[in-house]
Amino acid sequence: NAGSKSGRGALIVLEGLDRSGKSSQCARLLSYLEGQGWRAEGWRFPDRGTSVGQMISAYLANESQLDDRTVHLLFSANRWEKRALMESKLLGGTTLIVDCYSYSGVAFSAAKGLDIEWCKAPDVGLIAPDLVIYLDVQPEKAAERGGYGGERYEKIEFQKRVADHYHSLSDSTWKIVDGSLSMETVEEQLRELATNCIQESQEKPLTNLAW
Ligand code: NYM
Ligand code: MG
Repeated sequence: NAGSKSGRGALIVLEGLDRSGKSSQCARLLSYLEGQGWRAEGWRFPDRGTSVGQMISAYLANESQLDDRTVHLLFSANRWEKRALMESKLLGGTTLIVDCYSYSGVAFSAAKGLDIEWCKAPDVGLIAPDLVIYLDVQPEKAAERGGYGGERYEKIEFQKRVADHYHSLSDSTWKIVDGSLSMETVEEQLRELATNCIQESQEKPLTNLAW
């Protein structure tokens, strides 16, 4: 029994390095929640379906070159263009399971050497997550998992710097899950964290990201 389902949905973000298992765990969590009768959707950032998202996608595939600050602002704009829809879904009672959000935005850009406070600023005012689940996997271990694709950022030295920045961003909404455990063990932990979060968020107002 998933309890009362009358309140707002929860904003649940999964963060972690490339190959940390985020996408697989998002999919598993989503089907579990739906099976429990919760209204839920899976989202991911960057959302490559918009015109801003297509610019980001070409950049990640090394098909275009963009200045570091410019691409940072595009990633942020890609979240801003979805903010109104996120808000209406959440207020309408749909939980969003989001694969990467502002924390990736800051961690990846800061790993290039951009000032971290500068990186945070454009995301102030986006919807604050109710829960951030960080899938913690050693960069070396992540790289071993079937290797990386050919996209920009999928290099071990870079991922190590990203990991350091992620850790510096964690606050009270973060739950760090050991992503090196079995798929099933991680899945079980995420089910419990997400269910508790959804139940607790139902009567809470939405808040804005303030860092
Ligand atoms: N990424 C993702 C950023 O650099 N900034 C951001 O704001 C976000 C949301 O894009 N590995 C990076 C991290 C990801 C990469 O995402 C591509 P995907 O969905 O794994 O293809
Ligand atoms: Mg990827």
